[in-house]
Amino acid sequence: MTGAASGDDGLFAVERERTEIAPGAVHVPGWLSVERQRELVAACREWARGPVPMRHTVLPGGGVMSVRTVCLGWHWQPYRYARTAGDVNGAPVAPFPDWLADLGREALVAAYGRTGGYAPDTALINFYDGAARMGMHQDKEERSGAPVVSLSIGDSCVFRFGNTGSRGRPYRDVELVSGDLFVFGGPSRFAYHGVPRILPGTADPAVGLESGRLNITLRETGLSGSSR
Ligand SMILES: O=C(O)CCC(=O)C(=O)O
Repeated sequence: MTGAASGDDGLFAVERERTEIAPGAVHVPGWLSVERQRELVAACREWARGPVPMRHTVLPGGGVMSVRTVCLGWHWQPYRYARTAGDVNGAPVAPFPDWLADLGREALVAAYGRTGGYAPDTALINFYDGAARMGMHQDKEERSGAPVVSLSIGDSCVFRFGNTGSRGRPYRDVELVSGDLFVFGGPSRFAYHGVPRILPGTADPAVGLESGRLNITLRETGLSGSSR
Protein backbone atom coordinates (compact mmCIF):
# COMPACT_ATOMS: atom_id res chain seq x y z
CA MET A 1 0.00 0.00 0.00
CA THR A 2 1.38 3.40 -0.88
CA GLY A 3 -0.23 6.69 -1.66
CA ALA A 4 0.66 8.94 1.26
CA ALA A 5 0.68 12.63 0.42
CA SER A 6 3.69 14.65 -0.69
CA GLY A 7 4.78 17.57 1.41
CA ASP A 8 7.62 19.56 2.84
CA ASP A 9 8.29 19.64 6.56
CA GLY A 10 10.98 22.29 6.25
CA LEU A 11 13.83 19.77 6.64
CA PHE A 12 13.35 17.52 3.67
CA ALA A 13 11.64 17.61 0.33
CA VAL A 14 9.33 14.78 1.37
CA GLU A 15 8.32 12.41 -1.38
CA ARG A 16 5.66 10.24 0.21
CA GLU A 17 5.62 7.77 -2.65
CA ARG A 18 7.47 4.52 -3.31
CA THR A 19 11.01 5.67 -4.09
CA GLU A 20 14.14 3.78 -5.08
CA ILE A 21 16.80 5.48 -2.94
CA ALA A 22 19.63 3.47 -4.50
CA PRO A 23 19.63 0.34 -6.69
CA GLY A 24 17.82 -2.31 -4.62
CA ALA A 25 16.98 0.12 -1.77
CA VAL A 26 13.29 1.02 -1.76
CA HIS A 27 11.32 3.27 0.57
CA VAL A 28 7.57 2.59 0.73
CA PRO A 29 5.89 5.28 2.88
CA GLY A 30 2.76 4.46 4.86
CA TRP A 31 2.94 0.74 4.17
CA LEU A 32 1.73 -0.48 7.57
CA SER A 33 -1.84 0.38 8.54
CA VAL A 34 -2.36 1.92 11.97
CA GLU A 35 -4.03 -1.33 13.06
CA ARG A 36 -1.00 -3.38 11.98
CA GLN A 37 1.33 -0.95 13.73
CA ARG A 38 -0.73 -1.35 16.93
CA GLU A 39 -0.43 -5.14 16.64
CA LEU A 40 3.33 -4.90 16.14
CA VAL A 41 3.72 -2.54 19.10
CA ALA A 42 1.80 -5.01 21.30
CA ALA A 43 3.96 -7.89 20.05
CA CYS A 44 7.15 -5.88 20.67
CA ARG A 45 6.05 -5.19 24.26
CA GLU A 46 5.78 -8.94 24.83
CA TRP A 47 9.11 -9.71 23.15
CA ALA A 48 10.80 -6.95 25.19
CA ARG A 49 9.94 -8.86 28.38
CA GLY A 50 11.92 -11.93 27.47
CA PRO A 51 13.02 -14.69 27.72
CA VAL A 52 15.84 -12.35 26.74
CA PRO A 53 14.86 -8.84 27.87
CA MET A 54 15.34 -5.81 25.67
CA ARG A 55 18.68 -4.29 26.60
CA HIS A 56 21.40 -1.84 25.60
CA THR A 57 24.00 -3.85 23.71
CA VAL A 58 27.54 -3.56 25.04
CA LEU A 59 30.18 -3.31 22.32
CA PRO A 60 33.50 -5.17 22.53
CA GLY A 61 35.39 -1.93 23.31
CA GLY A 62 33.07 -1.25 26.29
CA GLY A 63 30.81 1.27 24.55
CA VAL A 64 27.09 0.91 25.14
CA MET A 65 24.60 1.34 22.30
CA SER A 66 22.00 4.03 22.95
CA VAL A 67 19.22 1.96 21.36
CA ARG A 68 17.71 -0.95 23.22
CA THR A 69 17.39 -4.23 21.32
CA VAL A 70 15.67 -7.58 21.53
CA CYS A 71 15.94 -10.33 18.93
CA LEU A 72 13.81 -13.17 17.60
CA GLY A 73 14.97 -16.42 16.03
CA TRP A 74 18.64 -15.67 16.43
CA HIS A 75 20.22 -13.44 19.06
CA TRP A 76 22.53 -10.81 17.58
CA GLN A 77 25.47 -9.66 19.63
CA PRO A 78 28.51 -7.88 18.32
CA TYR A 79 29.34 -9.39 15.89
CA ARG A 80 27.63 -12.75 15.50
CA TYR A 81 24.37 -14.61 15.86
CA ALA A 82 23.61 -17.33 18.39
CA ARG A 83 20.56 -19.20 19.64
CA THR A 84 21.18 -18.06 23.21
CA ALA A 85 21.92 -14.60 24.61
CA GLY A 86 25.37 -15.14 26.06
CA ASP A 87 25.88 -11.39 26.52
CA VAL A 88 22.58 -10.88 28.41
CA ASN A 89 21.19 -13.72 30.54
CA GLY A 90 22.12 -16.88 28.67
CA ALA A 91 18.46 -17.61 27.83
CA PRO A 92 17.34 -19.04 24.49
CA VAL A 93 16.11 -16.36 22.10
CA ALA A 94 12.34 -16.12 21.49
CA PRO A 95 11.15 -17.91 18.36
CA PHE A 96 10.70 -16.09 15.07
CA PRO A 97 6.98 -16.39 14.26
CA ASP A 98 5.69 -17.55 10.87
CA TRP A 99 3.38 -14.53 10.64
CA LEU A 100 6.40 -12.23 10.72
CA ALA A 101 8.00 -14.13 7.83
CA ASP A 102 4.71 -13.71 5.93
CA LEU A 103 4.84 -9.97 6.65
CA GLY A 104 8.42 -9.92 5.32
CA ARG A 105 7.28 -11.55 2.07
CA GLU A 106 4.43 -9.03 1.74
CA ALA A 107 7.01 -6.29 2.23
CA LEU A 108 9.14 -7.60 -0.61
CA VAL A 109 6.11 -7.65 -2.90
CA ALA A 110 5.44 -4.00 -1.98
CA ALA A 111 9.07 -3.03 -2.58
CA TYR A 112 10.09 -5.18 -5.53
CA GLY A 113 6.87 -6.75 -6.85
CA ARG A 114 8.06 -10.26 -5.94
CA THR A 115 9.16 -12.29 -2.90
CA GLY A 116 12.09 -14.16 -4.46
CA GLY A 117 11.50 -16.99 -1.94
CA TYR A 118 12.31 -14.71 1.00
CA ALA A 119 12.60 -16.71 4.25
CA PRO A 120 13.65 -14.39 7.09
CA ASP A 121 14.64 -16.23 10.27
CA THR A 122 15.66 -13.39 12.57
CA ALA A 123 14.33 -10.01 13.64
CA LEU A 124 16.18 -7.26 15.48
CA ILE A 125 13.80 -4.97 17.30
CA ASN A 126 15.32 -1.64 18.26
CA PHE A 127 13.75 0.96 20.53
CA TYR A 128 15.01 4.54 20.28
CA ASP A 129 14.22 7.18 22.86
CA GLY A 130 14.52 10.77 21.70
CA ALA A 131 18.28 10.86 22.27
CA ALA A 132 19.18 7.46 20.81
CA ARG A 133 21.21 7.13 17.63
CA MET A 134 22.72 4.42 15.51
CA GLY A 135 26.06 4.98 13.84
CA MET A 136 26.78 4.09 10.23
CA HIS A 137 27.30 0.33 9.91
CA GLN A 138 26.74 -2.60 7.58
CA ASP A 139 24.45 -5.54 8.39
CA LYS A 140 27.01 -8.18 7.53
CA GLU A 141 26.86 -10.96 10.11
CA GLU A 142 24.33 -12.75 7.91
CA ARG A 143 25.59 -15.43 5.52
CA SER A 144 22.90 -14.58 3.02
CA GLY A 145 22.54 -11.83 0.48
CA ALA A 146 18.75 -11.75 0.94
CA PRO A 147 17.27 -8.29 1.50
CA VAL A 148 16.78 -6.62 4.87
CA VAL A 149 13.19 -5.52 5.53
CA SER A 150 12.90 -2.54 7.89
CA LEU A 151 9.65 -1.39 9.52
CA SER A 152 9.35 1.87 11.45
CA ILE A 153 6.76 2.69 14.12
CA GLY A 154 6.39 5.70 16.42
CA ASP A 155 8.51 8.83 16.22
CA SER A 156 9.96 9.71 12.83
CA CYS A 157 13.71 9.59 12.31
CA VAL A 158 16.40 10.65 9.92
CA PHE A 159 17.63 7.45 8.28
CA ARG A 160 20.98 7.79 6.52
CA PHE A 161 21.50 5.40 3.64
CA GLY A 162 24.99 5.34 2.23
CA ASN A 163 27.24 3.32 -0.02
CA THR A 164 28.95 -0.08 0.24
CA GLY A 165 32.49 1.27 0.37
CA SER A 166 32.66 3.50 3.46
CA ARG A 167 30.68 5.18 6.23
CA GLY A 168 31.03 8.52 4.50
CA ARG A 169 29.51 10.21 1.51
CA PRO A 170 27.76 9.70 -0.75
CA TYR A 171 24.67 9.04 1.34
CA ARG A 172 21.06 10.10 1.36
CA ASP A 173 19.02 11.19 4.36
CA VAL A 174 15.47 9.87 4.28
CA GLU A 175 12.78 10.71 6.82
CA LEU A 176 11.23 7.46 8.02
CA VAL A 177 7.74 7.98 9.42
CA SER A 178 5.59 5.61 11.44
CA GLY A 179 4.29 2.87 9.13
CA ASP A 180 7.06 3.24 6.57
CA LEU A 181 8.79 0.28 4.97
CA PHE A 182 12.38 0.37 3.78
CA VAL A 183 13.93 -2.61 2.00
CA PHE A 184 17.56 -2.92 1.00
CA GLY A 185 18.81 -5.76 -1.10
CA GLY A 186 20.69 -6.50 -4.32
CA PRO A 187 23.54 -4.03 -4.88
CA SER A 188 22.51 -2.11 -1.73
CA ARG A 189 22.35 -5.09 0.64
CA PHE A 190 25.66 -4.29 2.29
CA ALA A 191 25.39 -0.50 2.16
CA TYR A 192 26.34 1.44 5.29
CA HIS A 193 23.34 2.95 7.04
CA GLY A 194 22.45 4.55 10.35
CA VAL A 195 20.05 6.74 12.30
CA PRO A 196 21.62 10.12 13.16
CA ARG A 197 18.47 11.62 14.67
CA ILE A 198 15.06 10.88 16.12
CA LEU A 199 12.36 13.53 15.72
CA PRO A 200 10.66 13.40 19.16
CA GLY A 201 6.98 14.11 19.46
CA THR A 202 6.14 13.11 15.90
CA ALA A 203 4.47 9.76 16.69
CA ASP A 204 0.74 9.26 16.25
CA PRO A 205 -0.55 8.11 19.67
CA ALA A 206 -3.01 5.86 17.83
CA VAL A 207 -0.21 3.34 17.16
CA GLY A 208 0.09 2.66 20.89
CA LEU A 209 3.54 4.10 21.51
CA GLU A 210 3.57 7.25 23.65
CA SER A 211 7.06 8.28 22.67
CA GLY A 212 10.11 6.90 20.95
CA ARG A 213 10.62 4.84 17.85
CA LEU A 214 10.51 1.13 17.18
CA ASN A 215 12.37 -0.33 14.27
CA ILE A 216 12.01 -3.96 13.28
CA THR A 217 14.45 -5.43 10.77
CA LEU A 218 13.84 -8.85 9.27
CA ARG A 219 16.80 -10.75 7.90
CA GLU A 220 17.82 -14.12 6.56
CA THR A 221 20.85 -15.28 8.56
CA GLY A 222 21.79 -18.13 6.23
CA LEU A 223 22.66 -20.06 9.40
CA SER A 224 21.41 -23.42 10.63
CA GLY A 225 21.92 -25.41 13.81
CA SER A 226 22.39 -24.02 17.29
CA SER A 227 24.98 -21.27 16.98
CA ARG A 228 27.84 -19.89 14.95
O1 LIG B 1 16.49 1.88 13.04
C1 LIG B 1 16.71 1.77 11.84
O2 LIG B 1 15.99 2.28 10.98
C2 LIG B 1 17.94 1.03 11.38
C3 LIG B 1 18.29 -0.14 12.26
C4 LIG B 1 19.55 -0.79 11.85
O3 LIG B 1 20.31 -0.25 11.09
C5 LIG B 1 19.91 -2.09 12.37
O4 LIG B 1 19.17 -2.68 13.19
O5 LIG B 1 20.98 -2.62 11.97
